[in-house]
Amino acid sequence: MDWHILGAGSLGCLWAARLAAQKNNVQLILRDSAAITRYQQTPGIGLTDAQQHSRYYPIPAQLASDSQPIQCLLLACKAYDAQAAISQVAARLSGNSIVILLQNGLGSQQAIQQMLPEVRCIAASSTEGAYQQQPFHSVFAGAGHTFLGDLQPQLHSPPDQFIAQCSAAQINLSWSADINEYLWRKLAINCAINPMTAVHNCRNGELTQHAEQVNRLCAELQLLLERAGQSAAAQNLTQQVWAVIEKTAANSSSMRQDLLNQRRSEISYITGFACAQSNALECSTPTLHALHAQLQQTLLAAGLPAH
Ligand code: NAD
Ligand code: KPL
Repeated sequence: MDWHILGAGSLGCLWAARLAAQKNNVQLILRDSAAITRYQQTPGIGLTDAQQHSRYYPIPAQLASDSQPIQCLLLACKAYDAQAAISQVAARLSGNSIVILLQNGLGSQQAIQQMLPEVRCIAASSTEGAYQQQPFHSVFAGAGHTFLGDLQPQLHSPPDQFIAQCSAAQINLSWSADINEYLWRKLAINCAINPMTAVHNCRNGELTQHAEQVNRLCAELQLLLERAGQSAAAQNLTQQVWAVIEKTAANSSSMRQDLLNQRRSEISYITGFACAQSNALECSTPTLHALHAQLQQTLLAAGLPAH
């Protein structure tokens, strides 16, 4: 199977390096010719592993406008860039292609499946962590697990070759017949933790000082998940949120990190998506709506987009 990876950021480089290490045929799709020139001045995609060993993989790079058909595309950009990025390569995809969507939150995956009704779109929910030390070089920052599953599961059986190649590349994953359950549960956990840490400017563990608000949010999110037909994802949500807070107590959430580093957040795909669903389903979630508005104010005050 031939791989194309669009988005040579933290996760894109992590996946690219691991697949290339197993001699898979991998191509990067970079934004423009200036990015290709910058990439050509490096020793290739760099990956520093958990033992602090760095290795470099001279993976070839091309532009979205290249004419080569795409068999397996890993879309590794932020949720707010996903639709624009996929439209640049849509003409290279066919009914035989698969597209893996690594975006956090919800909304972008469904929008892409709607844009590409004939293409097999597989969504990922991942707890792996990576960051970029410098352009085209990722540092593996936390072992985790990735659940993958079809957005249209009724049409497909599990993609055995794809799963085998990922497993051989040491990508710790499980196939799910109902990826929506994982996506919704992670969305709810991210809605309860990430914006709270951003507006209160605290580490995850310090949310114990805002326990009443966290518990109210969890109760509302549980109601929303049930109303959205995601009862399995809603089960024991409060306990799950507190377990994640405890396990990641010393961490700064990805949303707080984005804010502190003056980077655009994925708010529209986290609390923005949850609030829109809550409105559509006429579900009462006042704490969630108030938190979303407070987060928007915090982002605007920092000079960042509030969407
Ligand atoms: P990132 O910002 O490090 O990388 C995204 C890359 O995509 C950037 O290099 C950007 O230039 C590139 N890009 C965007 N549009 C493009 C286009 N049209 N053409 C070519 N390149 C384009 O992001 P990331 O941290 O790798 O995260 C990707 C997604 O995975 C996000 O939704 C994030 O929330 C999720 N995620 C990240 C981690 C992590 O540890 N980094 C963990 C779990 C989930
Ligand atoms: O997923 C997370 C994030 O920071 O994005 C955790 C740490 C689990 C908090 O929601």
